[in-house]
Amino acid sequence: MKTRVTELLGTQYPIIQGGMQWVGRAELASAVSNAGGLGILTGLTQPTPEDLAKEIQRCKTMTDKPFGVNMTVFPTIKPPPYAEYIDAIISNGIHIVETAGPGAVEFMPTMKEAGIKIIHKCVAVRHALTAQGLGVDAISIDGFECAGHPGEEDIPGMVLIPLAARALDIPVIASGGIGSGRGMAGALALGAEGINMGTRFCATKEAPLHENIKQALVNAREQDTNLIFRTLRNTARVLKNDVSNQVVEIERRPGKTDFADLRELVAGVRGRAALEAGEVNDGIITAGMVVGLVDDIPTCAELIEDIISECKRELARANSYF
Ligand code: FMN
Repeated sequence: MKTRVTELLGTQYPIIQGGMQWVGRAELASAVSNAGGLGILTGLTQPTPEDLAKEIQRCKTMTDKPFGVNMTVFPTIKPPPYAEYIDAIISNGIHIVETAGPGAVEFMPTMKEAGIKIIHKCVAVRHALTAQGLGVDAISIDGFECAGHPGEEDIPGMVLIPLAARALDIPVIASGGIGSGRGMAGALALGAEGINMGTRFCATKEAPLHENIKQALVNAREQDTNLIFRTLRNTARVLKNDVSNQVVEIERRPGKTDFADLRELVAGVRGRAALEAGEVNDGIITAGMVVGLVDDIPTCAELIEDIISECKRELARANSYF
């Protein structure tokens, strides 16, 4: 395939595995890259910049294809040393970074100076335009269906992708709710030149997740996600389970939600422990509505080949109507 996204990334297919906290490790990123897509390591999954440097080197031993690193910069009480993570990315020869979060703009000039290609992921066209103005190379536009942070405006991909394609000069990558070749065909028809997937890649053989978690994704239906942190205006889409149900219930109580009431339930360490132990109801598990389409656990290569052949078939079917 050839689109501006494959040209930019140097990949066979314009299929990207988005950054995923705890999941975006060398096993998954290298498998996606080896299968012709772009694998992405999640910078902040590594506890220190030195650990990220080691993970980048480990990934290089597992693939000779391009892969990237995600840097998610959300406001936090105790921010990680972002500048040092970025130094680790640059000095370890990474050429592609997926940025996300409102704080990412601060680090864009340093990355651009180092010759890094930036894919900025955002959930609104105005943010995409700002990022384009700052010189990013492509935009991943995340619709309301997506896992993780869909923002507060609730605009689904069906509207957001063509709006972004119409407004931007740089290539648009459709993200959120894509898990099959039909989704990819739809995204291309809506004006995107590539796709970004998170949830679908969690249910693959190479994803470093406990089998119980992968099976929970297979079992879940499209109705089985919760939106948490709505009351804090920091919405996250996660899998419906005991913990996320409890968070939603607390947020539904009258009056202002106090984060202190949620802290223990949503703690990152708790989520990570649940993912590793396969305790589906013990912590927050990030997942999108596309779980409704996930019904197997293929290798990344099988998944990508399936997506490409279904995409071609569906585009040909649509074309045959004319
Ligand atoms: N996006 C980020 O920018 N940073 C993250 O740390 C991050 N963590 C994620 C963890 C998981 C388990 C999942 C499923 C998604 C995460 N995302 C994160 C969002 C994905 O990169 C991607 O934008 C999203 O999953 C696309 O929606 P989809 O799941 O419907 O494909």
